[in-house]
Amino acid sequence: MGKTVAFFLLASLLALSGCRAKDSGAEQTKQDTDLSVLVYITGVTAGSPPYEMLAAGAEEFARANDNVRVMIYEAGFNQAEWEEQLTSLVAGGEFDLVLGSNPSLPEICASVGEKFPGQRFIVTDARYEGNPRIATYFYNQYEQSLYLGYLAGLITTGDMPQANAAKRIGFIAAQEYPLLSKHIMPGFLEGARRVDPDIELDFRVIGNWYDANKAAELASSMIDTGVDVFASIAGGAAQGMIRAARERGAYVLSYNTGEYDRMPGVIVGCGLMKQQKLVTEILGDVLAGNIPYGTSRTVGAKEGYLDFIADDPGYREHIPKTTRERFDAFMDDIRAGRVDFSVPPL
Ligand code: RBF
Repeated sequence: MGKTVAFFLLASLLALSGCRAKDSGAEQTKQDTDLSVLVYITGVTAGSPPYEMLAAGAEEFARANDNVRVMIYEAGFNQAEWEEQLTSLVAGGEFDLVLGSNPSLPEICASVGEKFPGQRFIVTDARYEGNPRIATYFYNQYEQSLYLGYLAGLITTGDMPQANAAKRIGFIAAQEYPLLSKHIMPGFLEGARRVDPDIELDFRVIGNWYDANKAAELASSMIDTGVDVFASIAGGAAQGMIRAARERGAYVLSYNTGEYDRMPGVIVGCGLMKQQKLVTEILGDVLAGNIPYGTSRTVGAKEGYLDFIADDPGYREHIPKTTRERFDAFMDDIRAGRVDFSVPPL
């Protein structure tokens, strides 16, 4: 079976089985294709910005390069099935590259790669070194947490309408994993304590990436304990927290993407992970044969891959000027690498 035929067969099978399988180059023949990429979504794309940007970056690259084909596969929320699904997807050898974005994916790739030694994997949002089949790109989420935490600290100690006297900030996680427990959560608290060392963090775990009602319940009980500003890493479940914050009167800061328009006046600060840009650059390097497999590259604010969206009315019209001046100055220092912090081991 020709490579292209197999690719289309697989794509249609996946489409029939209810998976989102997209072939971006329906008119192509085998000879035209220099690179076929399986974008392996460890969850569901919709509602999870890192995955949305990953898919968008790969599709953008395929549109700009006729010789590149991309198939997007959503593996769903059952993490116990991810390795088996990936194994059957790569078994036919259709894909030159598996591209994903998840801190837990490299281990799975390493295991699948042992069965298919020619397969190559690139994973963003992960750190994994020493495997010649795998390259990783690690967002410095301690850094993003530090500046979002700093803004949370300014809000909870400030006098915005929904801020109370308690110096208490909240964080809701879908699940605990090393990047979350060792970088994201501690970075968020450290950022807040740079504003006021007495600030306390109320940290809660949902248990999955989709239960918005549970997130709403957690958020509401956290508001009862005095939390007036939230952040979360919770994928689609975060909408429950946002709803509770609106109904009960609290603020939300979002990681990784601009969310202001979803709830202006409630979502008052948004970090940015430039995943779409990183993914198109990575695919360019893949075509050029420039991927340093076996290594991990760290990308943060100084390198231009993490930022904060300050030029938005959702920020400018809802955070008081004096608070913005302090935060913007801190952000300038972060971007310039002038803020000293040490990233804990993972
Ligand atoms: N982030 C999401 O936005 N949606 C998800 O469904 C999701 N699932 C994850 C599953 C696992 C096992 C792990 C370790 C992380 C997951 N993440 C998810 C988190 C995401 O990859 C990333 O760590 C955070 O978005 C912060 O960069």
